[in-house]
Amino acid sequence: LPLDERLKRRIIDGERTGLEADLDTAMTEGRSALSIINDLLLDGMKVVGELFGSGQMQLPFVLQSAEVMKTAVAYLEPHMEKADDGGKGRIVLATVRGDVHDIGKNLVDIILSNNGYEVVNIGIKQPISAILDAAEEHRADAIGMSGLLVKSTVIMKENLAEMADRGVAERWPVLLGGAALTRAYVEDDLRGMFPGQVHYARDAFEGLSLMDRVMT
Ligand code: B1M
Repeated sequence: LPLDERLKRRIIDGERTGLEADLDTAMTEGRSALSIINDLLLDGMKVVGELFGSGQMQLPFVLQSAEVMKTAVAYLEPHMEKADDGGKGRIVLATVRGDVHDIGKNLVDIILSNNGYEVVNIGIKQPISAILDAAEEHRADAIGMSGLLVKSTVIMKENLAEMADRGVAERWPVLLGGAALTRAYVEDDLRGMFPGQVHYARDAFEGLSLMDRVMT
């Protein structure tokens, strides 16, 4: 297989052996670390989602694919361009309660960290109380919530309601992202019930441009 195809295939097959060598070759051939992630590896992950969704792939194999994805991202991270050293603002980032998916959230962390933001990444399955405690403790400028399950979109809504109840809706702009969300759900439904700022980020780069916007 050609290198590009092989890298994508590695994610689909969960094949780790020789991964680093392939990543090195791709970079030597002139692909940026970011392009490898965005244009090859995420394509592979998309196929995994489709295969799993249609019952053609079992969960342990999805897990293997996710592990290879994580290994690849960790390997590529030091090769990514660092545009800024920090000081642009601080965001608390979490995957919401009941949801373990963290590959997207961690990509958001990398992109924001490499572009001048300090990210307090508190991990997966985080209840709103933990998110708010972290935002308070670290004096965050914004809160980012990620979630991939349909259930998580409901939890995000509850989280916003909880923020409003506690009177902190206007304290932190909230960024929401994850595959199950839609722009319409966030910008029509959630914005309608939340007195503060709530934004939808389709991907990590929109997350970055939103942070740039809310920080000015
Ligand atoms: Co899960 N899973 N999974 N899974 N999994 C999905 C989400 C699913 C769509 C697969 C499918 O059925 N086709 C489906 C959800 C269906 C639904 O809710 N209706 C699903 C399911 C059902 C489940 C389980 C329930 C399966 C089971 O146990 N029976 C279980 C859930 C457990 C739980 O959470 N309680 C489960 C478990 C897992 C694994 C552990 C095996 C693994 C996760 C490993 C990990 O993350 N450490 C896994 C994986 C890998 C997937 C798929 C295949 C891939 C997800 C991924 O990493 N994508 C996924 C299929 C899919 O998404 N279509 C699927 C790559 C990643 C970069 O994309 O996270 O969307 P994503 O992030 C994007 C954007 O969304 C955005 O930026 C990123 C790109 O730049 N973004 C943000 C995300 N967060 C953001 C935050 C922001 C800004 C942008 O600001 C705050």
